[in-house]
Amino acid sequence: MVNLKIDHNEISVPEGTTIMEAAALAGIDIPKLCYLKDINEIAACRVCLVEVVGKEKLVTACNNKVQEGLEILTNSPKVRVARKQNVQLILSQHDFKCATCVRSGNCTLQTLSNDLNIIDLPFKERVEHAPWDKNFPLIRDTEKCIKCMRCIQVCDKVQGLGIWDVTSTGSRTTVNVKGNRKITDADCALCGQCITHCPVGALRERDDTEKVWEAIADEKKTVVVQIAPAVRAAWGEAMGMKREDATVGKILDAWKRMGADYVFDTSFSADLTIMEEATEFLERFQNGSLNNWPMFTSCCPGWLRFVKTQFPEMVPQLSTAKSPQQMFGAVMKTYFAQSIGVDPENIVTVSVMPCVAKKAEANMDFYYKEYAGKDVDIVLTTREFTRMLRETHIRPEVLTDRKPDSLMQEWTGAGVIFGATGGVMEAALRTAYHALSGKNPDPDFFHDIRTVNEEYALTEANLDFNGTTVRTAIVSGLGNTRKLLEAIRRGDVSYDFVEVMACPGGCVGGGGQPICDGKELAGVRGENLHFLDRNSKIRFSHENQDVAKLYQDFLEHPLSHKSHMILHTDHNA
Ligand code: HC1
Ligand code: SF4
Repeated sequence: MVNLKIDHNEISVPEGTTIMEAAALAGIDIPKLCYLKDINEIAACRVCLVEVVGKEKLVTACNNKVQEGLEILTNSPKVRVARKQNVQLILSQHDFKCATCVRSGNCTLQTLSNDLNIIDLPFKERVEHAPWDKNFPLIRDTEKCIKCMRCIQVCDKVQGLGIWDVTSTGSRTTVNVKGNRKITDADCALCGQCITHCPVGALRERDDTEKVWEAIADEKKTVVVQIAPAVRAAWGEAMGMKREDATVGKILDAWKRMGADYVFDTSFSADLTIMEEATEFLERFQNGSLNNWPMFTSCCPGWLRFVKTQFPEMVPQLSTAKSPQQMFGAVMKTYFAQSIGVDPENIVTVSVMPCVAKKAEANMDFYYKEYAGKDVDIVLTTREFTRMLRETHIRPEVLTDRKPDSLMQEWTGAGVIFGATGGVMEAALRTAYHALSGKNPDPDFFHDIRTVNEEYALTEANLDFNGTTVRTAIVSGLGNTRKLLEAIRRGDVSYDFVEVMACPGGCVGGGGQPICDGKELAGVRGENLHFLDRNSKIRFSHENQDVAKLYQDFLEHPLSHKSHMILHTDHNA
């Protein structure tokens, strides 16, 4: 243990503790801006400066370790002046358009400036401007960038892509796409992790909310909305609600109040995806077409973008099933359109997703009989949805639980856990087991037998399927995914079925979710989805009666010709 004094409090902490961590243990918060535990500990912002008694120079608390006998002052006059000046310097290179910023009210720089009582700025420096393609789903505004380096580090260390870099020098220093490329030419997976880790509004999603308002206002259009599984686990954070109060039923109610004609839960089409994907897996597994490589899940568009650019030879291993978002859109414009007697051309499909890459996934074209268009017309992130809600002045307390509209109303716990890492695999195996043995397994059997493989940062399980072993693995985060795919390529590991989610923790940790700076909430949000699964009436996708009816009345059976036309895609196209 190391003994030291922080603000005159004596404290003992383990060796290797940083000054910032030691202060936190003593109940003292040291202000910080660029710091992110294990990701960005480079003291770029110099906001966490503290004084070490007897030393001339101030030191940064985030990356300096405690030493025996140190006396530290976190609020001395010298510290206060230096800290304030450093924040003023950052502000002087920032555009200051706070009133029109998506992060206003949830900006770490704004909070810090307020906390430090900065009410004037004695100097103003040059604000860097760089052009950006505003049609791209991810938008960077260099005028707001404070060069904290978090995006560079998250993309590189966590997601293993290294899209961002420091560009230019001196007063023109800023962060932009590495190698002076356009973002559209870089291999950005659109996972959005750089957005959720940005402390200010320099990174955001393309705002598509106006398109939805226009569709709602257009009387010729029928607006049909779907809500992704992971949205329910997080939207309440942005609305100041308790986790247990922020239900999906209230989101559906909110959409009706905002003017949507029909509202659905994507968990329904997650069940539909399972019917297709589990059948496809069994077919590939039983006819031996998996060779040495596994079948990969295909519902995460960030993962799809990643594999196409980084491991193109593995693309044929992807399940051909479209994601639940796309399947739902396609079914809305065929089966549902027919049932309500509306021309698919007049249906506007909107989805609310915890994801930025879903905006790009929706570009996929869809042809069926005389209809040619998109499965999904407009994709909003969870954040855009909560902004629309605030715009309408709908108070969350007036919302009540509403069911999805009929025809595609039922959902199961299996569909809900899609939003958490491992959920797709778990749901698929419940149904594959049933297809093979004719009986349901214990719904938690897979969850219970999983083990963590530390070497490859993944979860794996071997299952006995009628005497044959099925080897499965689950990975999330693209950095981890790269490690796994390299190991598969080398032949160090081999599996039959692998689930990949681009964002750490799965969709619950998605790049479109509410931003709670400095907190990694995927774990608690995922727990919330598992809680909903354990407490749901139906926990098997093959028991979803509305999905069964959809097959009976329209699609015939999983992998039928019609299912192929409507629910599957060619990833090479
Ligand atoms: Fe996801 Fe999916 S789980 S991809 O993370 O397969 O976004 O929630 O909607 O489509 O269902 C996201 C979540 C989501 C799809 C489903
Ligand atoms: Fe990197 Fe993801 Fe941001 Fe793209 S969206 S730059 S892949 S962190």
